[in-house]
Amino acid sequence: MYPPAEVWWRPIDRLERSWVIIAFVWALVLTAMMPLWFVVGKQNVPVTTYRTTPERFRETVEAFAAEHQVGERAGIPVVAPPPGGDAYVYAQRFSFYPILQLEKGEEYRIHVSSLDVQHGFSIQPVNLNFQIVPTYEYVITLTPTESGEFQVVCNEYCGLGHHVMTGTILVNE
Ligand SMILES: [Cu+2]
Repeated sequence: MYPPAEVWWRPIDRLERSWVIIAFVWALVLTAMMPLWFVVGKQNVPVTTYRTTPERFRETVEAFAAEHQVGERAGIPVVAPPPGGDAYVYAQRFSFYPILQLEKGEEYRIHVSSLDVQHGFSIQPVNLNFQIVPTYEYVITLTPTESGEFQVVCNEYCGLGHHVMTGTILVNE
């Protein structure tokens, strides 16, 4: 048995030590950023959630749509919730119901749930992304800051028609 020829047990080179320290400090910074960003970053989605059932939620949405319907598009009601009030949307394979018509600058509580499987609720092109899970009524608190027509895309694979699953949110000036 011979010891290895290299002198690997000598103290590390100054340059190497500097980089090890830089990497370690940077790892600490990134680790600290995770909880810090949770508090100070304006990136967190709303957290209000209730338990529900598909039957109960469907009834709530249909009652809401019947009460506030202002039009229709391709058989889907266009519904204008009271400004600053509650709105209800359900997702099911492969559509969102109903179409919401909101007012710019008003804060809404948009309740979403699924009647079957897990879906995504991705508002485009502003790229706001939420999850829709059956038996949970999730409340998205949202204030539209631009007017126009926004597409809602399902971004959680939910079956064969997933790629055609879109909805609409209209925002009036
Ligand atoms: Cu889907």
